[in-house]
Amino acid sequence: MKAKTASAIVISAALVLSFSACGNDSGSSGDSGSDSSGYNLIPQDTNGDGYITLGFAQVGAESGWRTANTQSYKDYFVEANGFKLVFADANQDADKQKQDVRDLIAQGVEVIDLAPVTDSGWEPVLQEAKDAGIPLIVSDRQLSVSDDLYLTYFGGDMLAEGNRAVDWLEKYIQDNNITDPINIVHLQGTIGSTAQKGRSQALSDAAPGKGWNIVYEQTGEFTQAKGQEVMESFLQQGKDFNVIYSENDDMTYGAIDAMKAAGIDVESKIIISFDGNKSAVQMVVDGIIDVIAECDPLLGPQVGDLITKAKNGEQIAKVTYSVEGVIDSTTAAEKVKTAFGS
Ligand code: GYE
Repeated sequence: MKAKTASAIVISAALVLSFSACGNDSGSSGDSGSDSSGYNLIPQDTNGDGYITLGFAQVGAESGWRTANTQSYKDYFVEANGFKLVFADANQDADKQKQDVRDLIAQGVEVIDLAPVTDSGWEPVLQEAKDAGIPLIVSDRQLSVSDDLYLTYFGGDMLAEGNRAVDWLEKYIQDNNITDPINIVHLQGTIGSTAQKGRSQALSDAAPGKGWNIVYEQTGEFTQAKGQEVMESFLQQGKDFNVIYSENDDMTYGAIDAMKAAGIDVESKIIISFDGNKSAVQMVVDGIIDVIAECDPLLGPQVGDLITKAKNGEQIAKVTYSVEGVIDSTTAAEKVKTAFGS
C-alpha cells in the first residue's frame, strides 16, 4: 500500500490573453459590429424569430466529460434563456465535423460553437463561416488557426492541466522518498486534439529531465473500452511499471479494469487521471486513483454568457481558460460532493 500524502494544489487561471480581434474595434471596416479584418463580432437574430440559434458542432459521445458537456448545452440553450440549439455530433470524426459546420452554415444558424475533434485543417471552413457573417466560438479544445477566423476560445488550458499533473507527480515522488525507477504507462487521448497534445506535451517535456521512463505510450481515444484494450496489450508485454498517466477518466477506468483482471494490486500503482467525473473522484477518496487534473465540462452557461456579452457589443477576450486545479486525497472528499456526472 503506498503512502498518501498531501500535495500542492496548483490553481492557475490565465483569463485574458489578448484582445486583438475583439470588441467594437474601429478598424478599417468602419463597421462597429466587425473587427478590422471584417469579422462579425455580434451574434444577431437574423431570422427575426426572437431567439439566437446556436449551432453546436460537438466532438461525439466518447466520455463522461463529453456527456456532461453536451447536457450543459442542452440545458442552457433553451428558449427560456433566449436561445435555440441545433446539435451536430461528429462521432469523433474530424472530417465529418467539417461537414457538420458547413451544414450549420447552410442552415443559417446565428452563431456557431465548435468543439473541434482535432486542431488542424480548419481554415477553409472557418473562412466560410466568416464570409457568411456567422460568429464562431471555439470551445473545449483549441485550434491552430489565425485569430481573425474565430470570435473567441473558451475552455481548458490543456498544457497547464498536464503541467499540474506532472508537478503533482514530482512532489509525490519527493515527499515519499521514492527511489525506484519511475516507469510510466502513458494512455493518450485522441491524437491531434489539443486535449491530447497539451497533456502529452507536459509529460514528454518533463520526463527526460527528471529521469522518468515512459515504458508504453498508446492512444485509448478517450474511451473506456479502448483504454482497457491498450492497457491489456501493454500488460501482455510483462514490463515493469509503477505510474499510469491516463489523459481522461474513462481510459483510467478501462486501465483499472484491465489491471484487476490481470490480478494487479491497483492501489500499489500511482494513478494519474484527467477530468474529475464523480466516480473518478470517489476513486480518489477510496485510494485507487491518486490525482486528477481537473477539466470543467459545464461550459454551456459560460459560453451563453459570452454570446450575450458579444450580442450587447461588449468586448470579450480572445481566449478565456477555465479555472481548474487538481484533486487528490486532501481534497477529494469535499470535491466528490459537487463533481459532475456519475
Ligand atoms: O478530457 C475527455 C474528452 O476535450 C477536454 O475530451 C476534452 C476531453 C476530455 O473526451 O474526457
